[in-house]
Formats: sequence, C-alpha cells, structure tokens
Amino acid sequence: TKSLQMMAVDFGASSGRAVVGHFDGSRISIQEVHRFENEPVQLGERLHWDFLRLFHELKRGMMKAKQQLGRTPASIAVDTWGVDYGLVDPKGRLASNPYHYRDLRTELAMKEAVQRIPETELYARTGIQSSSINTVYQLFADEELRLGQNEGGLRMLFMPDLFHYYLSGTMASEYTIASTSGMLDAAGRDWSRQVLDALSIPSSLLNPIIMPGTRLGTVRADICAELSLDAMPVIAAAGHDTAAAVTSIPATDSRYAFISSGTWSLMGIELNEPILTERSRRLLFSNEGGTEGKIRMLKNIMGLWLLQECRRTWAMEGTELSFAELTEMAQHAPANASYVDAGDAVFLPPGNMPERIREYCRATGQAVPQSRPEIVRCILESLAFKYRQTLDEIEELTGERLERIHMVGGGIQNRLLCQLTANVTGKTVIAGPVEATSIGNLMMQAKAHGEVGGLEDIREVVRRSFPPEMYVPENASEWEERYRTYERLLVLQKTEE
Ligand code: LFR
Repeated sequence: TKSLQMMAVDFGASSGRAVVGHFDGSRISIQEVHRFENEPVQLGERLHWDFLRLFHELKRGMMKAKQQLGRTPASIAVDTWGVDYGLVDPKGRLASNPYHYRDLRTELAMKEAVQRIPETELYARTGIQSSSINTVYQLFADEELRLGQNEGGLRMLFMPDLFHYYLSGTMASEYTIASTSGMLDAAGRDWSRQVLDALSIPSSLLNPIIMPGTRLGTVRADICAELSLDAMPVIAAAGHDTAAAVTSIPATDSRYAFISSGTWSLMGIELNEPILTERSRRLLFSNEGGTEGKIRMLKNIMGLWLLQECRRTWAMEGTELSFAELTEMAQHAPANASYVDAGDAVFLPPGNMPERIREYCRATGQAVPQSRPEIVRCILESLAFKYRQTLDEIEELTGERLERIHMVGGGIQNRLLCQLTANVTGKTVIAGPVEATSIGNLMMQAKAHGEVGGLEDIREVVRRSFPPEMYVPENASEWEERYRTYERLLVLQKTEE
C-alpha cells in the first residue's frame, strides 16, 4: 500500500507544534519537527495573540517538515484552540491582531447581549454554554463593527481558518471551529439567523460553513517559493483542536466519556444530536460540532491552566519549576482538605492564581492551602473531583451508565492526575494518545485523501498505532467519602434548581 506523509500544525493556548505523520494504510506514526511557545501579549489595555509570530512559526514548521521528509508533504492542515478569530479587509490584509479569549472586554458586552436575547434562547438554539470567551460576545463587544454594520467589508476568520487563508488564499469557516462560536444553530449545523439578528451581528462578516475533511486549495506560490516547497494541498481537517482530539480517541464502543486534557480539560461524550434542555444548560454543557456531523457534548473545565498560572506566578517570584517537579511536590504534600470548583469562571483571567485559589478556599469556609505543594495538590484533586461531578451529570442527562474514561492530550503526562481521576470516578481510565490532536488532524487529512474510511476506521488505526495506558481505581470507598464532602460543599447548592 501507498504511504502517505502529511504534516499537521497544532496551535494550543500555551504552545504549538508541527508534526509529520506517516500513514501506511494500517498504522500511523508521528514525529514532531517543531515546537514553540504561544505567549499572549498584553498591549495597552488589551490581551492579544501574536498572530504574526505564530504565522512565522507555522512556516518554520513547514520548512522543517520538508527537511525531515526530504520532500514536500502530501498536505497540511492547521488546528487551534476555539472561539478566537481575526478580521480580514477586502484587500486581504489583517485588519487587527486577534484578541485573546481571556481578554476582559467581553464581560460588559455579555451582560448587554443577554438583554437582547435571553441566555435560555441562546442556549436552545446554539447549545453553547454562556461564557465571556464565546465569539458571539467578542463580536458583540466590537461596537464599531456592529453599529457600523461592517461598512468596511471585513471578513471574520476563526484562527485555523485564518491560518488556512494566509496559506492558501481560500476563505471558509470549518464546521468544528465555527461550532465553538455560540453563533451556529446546533441542530441545523449552520449560522443561526436568529442569534445574528437579535445581536445585530453583520452576516457580511461570515463565510460559508464547510465540513471537516474538505480540501481548500494549495499553498500560495509565494510561500512555496519562500520555503522551496512544491505545490501542496491545504485541507480543513478538524480546525478545532478538541474536535481533532476527539476524532482520535481509541474507543471501541460508545460507553465512555472523554477528557481532552491540556490548558483546558474538555470532558464529555459524542452524540448524534445535541442535548438542548434547560437542565443541560444549567449544568453548563456545550454541544460543539465533531467530525462526521457528530456532536461533542462537553463541559469546559479550567484544566491545567490553574497549574500553568501558578507556575508562572512562582517563576516571577524567582522559582522556576517544571511540571514534573510540581507534580512530584504534590505527591508528597500533606493530605489535602480543600477544593476549588475547577469550572468556576473566576479562574478564567490570568494573574496571581495561588492567591485566587487561597481566596476561594477562604470564601467557602475551607482550610486555606499555604505552601506550594498544598496548592498543587489542591488543584489536581479539584480537577479529579470536577471530572467525577461531570461524569455523574452526563449519566444523568443521557440516562446511561458510562464504563470508561478516555483521557487524551498533553495533560495525561501528569500520571498523578490520571490516577486520581480513576480513584475519584471509580472508572478505569484509558490514557492516550498524548498527541491526540495532531493525530486527529492527520487522520482527517488521510480521509480527505481517500486513504481511510470513517470515524470507526480512524479510531481503529489509532488503537493499532498507539497502545494506551490503563489506570485502575484504588481506595474507592475512601475517595467516595471525600467526594461526598466536595459535593455537599461545592456542587449541591449550585446545581439544584
Ligand atoms: C482547548 C479549547 C477548548 C476551548 C478553549 C478556548 O484548547 O479549544 O475546546 O473551549 O480552548 O478556545
């Protein structure tokens, strides 16, 4: 059989990577060729992504991929985090540098927007939980654009679409990334007229929705010349990183929940149709778009962001600690007795995370974790407890018992977190692959090349290629008891109607 050598570029909220993948028709292997930091830039009052630098890193990745393979890859696709976008003018110029979803300008806008269209209706249509990061609130916050009804003729491109545009010259909105916006009709899988109209968001900004696995065109001639590449197809694989990760979950049936673990933890299940009930809204579940028209019903949990931010604060205080060192510290921390709600939006903005965690514990009448090991332990246990809560909620919403948890993504390198997750949920955790997002990206390209069939075939390839690691629950009854305490303290008042 023919061997396909492709490349994927995955931009995460804290780092990015370019990989090459070899697919021989049965197995896929991947090799990282370039890795880089993705650090946001505070410019004046606003928090931005450094798009130009990121585009530069993309090109460096392409150059290194060619060097590694000794020839131009068979195709390229980009995936990124959700919700953010760039605006492009009629001449194709970037009208402004993309904002970071953690920028605070949307907070007021969100309050104003829900005066125009109630959150209940927004949810019933889009299936997306209300959050200040959502594209819909970011666009609503852009008064000039909204009130001027886009007289400048700008086009809005989500981050993966923006990279693809500057690579290929083709403008399109890939379904999985567009589904994070809060502006798609979840069931109809297209832009929601009602939402756009209610918020006066100009539809002239928008591009047609295309499904994952669509070929967009080829890399522009000037970029090929710059990087000495041959003509190379650009494919909209699964533009949303989480959608790409879920595509490559090595599951054999549907009785599992997934956790895509990185800066965020996205926990959920795959469905054929969205759940748009008042209960799922109150429980803060989103219905995002998956590959093959599937729905990813999931909850956004703060994830390793809590730890990344503590690490950044401690580095500024003069102590540089690796994630391995942080976890090692937590292993030997005194028994933990305090928890935070790892779904709480108070943890969204950057800055002084250790103090905010202490403050949360204080305000909820718990012991206040003082030392660094105690804080790290509190974070990891709080994440595991949040996963347990989310699992119970998914079972409630679907009326079905889940058997396993598939954890994928960089966060599974934290083995303590995987084991805690098994302990607190009482379910077997199947961890892997670490590079699920890049693998999902590559396999969707292979699909576009006609070299693999549907989602089931893709998952079989992943199972064959990357044997996962298993975590079996330990000390179940002790953890069950501790979970009951957490539940009384942080769950029950919030979720009971
Ligand atoms: C994960 C992710 C989440 C999205 C968040 C913000 O990287 O894409 O799915 O909710 O980033 O965009």
